[in-house]
Amino acid sequence: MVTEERTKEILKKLHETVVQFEEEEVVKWAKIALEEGVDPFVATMDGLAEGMMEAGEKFNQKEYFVPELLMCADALNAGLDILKPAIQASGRKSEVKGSIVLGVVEGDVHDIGKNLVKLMFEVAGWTVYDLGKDVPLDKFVEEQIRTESNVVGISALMTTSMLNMPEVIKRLRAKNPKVRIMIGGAPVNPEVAEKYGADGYAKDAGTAVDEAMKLLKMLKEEELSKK
Ligand code: B1M
Repeated sequence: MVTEERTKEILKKLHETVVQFEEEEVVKWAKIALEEGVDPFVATMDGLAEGMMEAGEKFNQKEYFVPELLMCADALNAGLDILKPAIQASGRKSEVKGSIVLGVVEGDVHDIGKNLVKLMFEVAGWTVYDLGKDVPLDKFVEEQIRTESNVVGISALMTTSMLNMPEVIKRLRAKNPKVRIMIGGAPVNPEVAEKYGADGYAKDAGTAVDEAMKLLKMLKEEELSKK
């Protein structure tokens, strides 16, 4: 059993090596995390993702620029490649399963958070139709119709790109009033979700599946009450 102190040390190393974009070191510490029994989801969120947050702070301070951020993202992804199979293996399949169309809205290329959200849905046994990043608004609608998915998840990381969300929601509802829509991403919050007409909001990857399950349950109850 890994001690709390050692866990903290490993998380700190994962964090620091992402900030320093030391890809090989990130991989090394991700492997150590697994060998020593650190929860791979905790290693991802409290180690790798926290490192990316600090890189963001450095970007704010004009200490880092886009090339550094890209190298940090590469380092994070290298660590995620090691931790992902362990997260998938540790996943408890949920009883309620659904399918979700997921993507980062048009005008936005930030996909690290969306990829973590995707991972959590996969771990829970959902079918994920991943549209990727910078997704044209109508693509969400087309894919929802094609796949008959119960839920659509839209991510945005910028105060500019988030403005595209209400239009996607409007178009989705026009084609299928039954679809359940959830949004997420750093500039979004429950008030924004309500204002934009979304059915749900999740603040992070850890809570996204629960939120989607809630939406699915409500949808099923509504369908039953109509019978
Ligand atoms: Co950019 N970027 N970036 N960037 N970048 C931000 C977002 C910014 C806040 C930095 C800053 O100024 N402080 C800022 C946006 C400002 C604004 O709001 N207007 C910004 C900017 C300005 C830009 C550029 C314009 C820079 C430039 O070119 N001058 C450019 C934009 C290009 C574009 O999109 N059109 C740009 C580019 C990039 C990189 C490509 C270099 C890189 C992205 C690499 C990639 O994603 N593949 C990058 C990065 C890495 C960041 C920061 C530093 C980190 C984002 C991140 O990955 N966080 C970011 C600053 C910051 O956030 N501190 C910043 C880690 C990730 C795990 O968290 O994405 O929040 P997050 O995801 C969380 C939750 O939000 C939630 O769960 C996730 C996991 O827990 N969540 C959901 C996300 N989606 C969800 C969906 C859900 C539910 C939950 O349901 C559907």
